[in-house]
Amino acid sequence: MDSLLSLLEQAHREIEALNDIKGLEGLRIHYLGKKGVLTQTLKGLKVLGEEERRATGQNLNEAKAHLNEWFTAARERLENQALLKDTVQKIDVTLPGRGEGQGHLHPITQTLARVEQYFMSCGFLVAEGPEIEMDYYNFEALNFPRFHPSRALQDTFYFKDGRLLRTHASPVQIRFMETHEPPFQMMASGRVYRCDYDVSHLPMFHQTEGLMIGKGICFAELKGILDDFLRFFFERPLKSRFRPSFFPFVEPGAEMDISCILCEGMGCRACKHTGWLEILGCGMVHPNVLNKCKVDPNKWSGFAFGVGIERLAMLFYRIDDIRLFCENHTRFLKQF
Ligand code: 2NL
Repeated sequence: MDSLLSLLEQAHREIEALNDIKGLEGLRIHYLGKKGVLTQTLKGLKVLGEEERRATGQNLNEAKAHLNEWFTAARERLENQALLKDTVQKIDVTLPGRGEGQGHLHPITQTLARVEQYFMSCGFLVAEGPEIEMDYYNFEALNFPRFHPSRALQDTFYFKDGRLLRTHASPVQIRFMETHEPPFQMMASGRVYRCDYDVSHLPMFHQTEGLMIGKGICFAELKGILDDFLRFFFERPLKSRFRPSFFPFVEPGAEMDISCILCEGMGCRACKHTGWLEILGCGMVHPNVLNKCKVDPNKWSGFAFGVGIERLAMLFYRIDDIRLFCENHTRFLKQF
């Protein structure tokens, strides 16, 4: 028994000390092979008496089971070690990582956020509305007479049931006026749709419209706030001018120009050598529009404006083709 125990102890030490799969098989044969230590000892039992042989035989079989268990564990350990060594040789774990490309907001979203940031800081509320609209909110309430050619200016996408994709953000303002008592100042931003597609037009684009209704609001308020907004947006002092223009929903209506930010007013291709860039449309809300929304034009007045987000973004980032915004080329988008 004593010699069996010390044999087991020795075998255990030797198995634990193994650090190569090749040595394992040799050691296993040494102990458990046909001519191995344990097998020989088992054979030697023949010379013992019946009683002694049974007891020793049982001990030897238990020892054999232990040895088998240890060899199996050792094989697993050494195989894992070899696999790891192999992997480390093939993969250079000291190489620096490739890094995760971090995304960011689309340049149009960033531009929209800056526009909203300015007007929110002036106390404008942000409202939202549906992109699929009824004729009433998109045209009728905005003083587009039913069969008037001004509707043709809008290149509208219609559904079979007479509904349409909104051509501007104004319907959101109409819905807001219907449900709120003046005075208020609010803005609506979002996707608008027109049947148009070239270097400066997309069938879907973004617009922000602002509306301020109050007592004694006049064109001076409109000029002051839009001047200040554009200086904030383009991050520089700018000259501006207002040219009379027609929109059915305002009277008087105007288009606002700023001194060309590309040539500082010297004249270039972008401003068609005039030194001025057309930037937005605006005006005093037409009394017909106020009446439709149950706002008394004798009591209240207000201004409104509409500005294209793609146009602002193109000027700010100096992009010359509007289609780049919806092509999703990462080489383009990565720059913002
Ligand atoms: C443009 C012109 C404009 C408005 C939008 C507006 C809204 C209501 C009443 C009156 Cl509810 N006006 N919005 C007014 C003038 C011009 O947009 O060319 N935008 C890019």
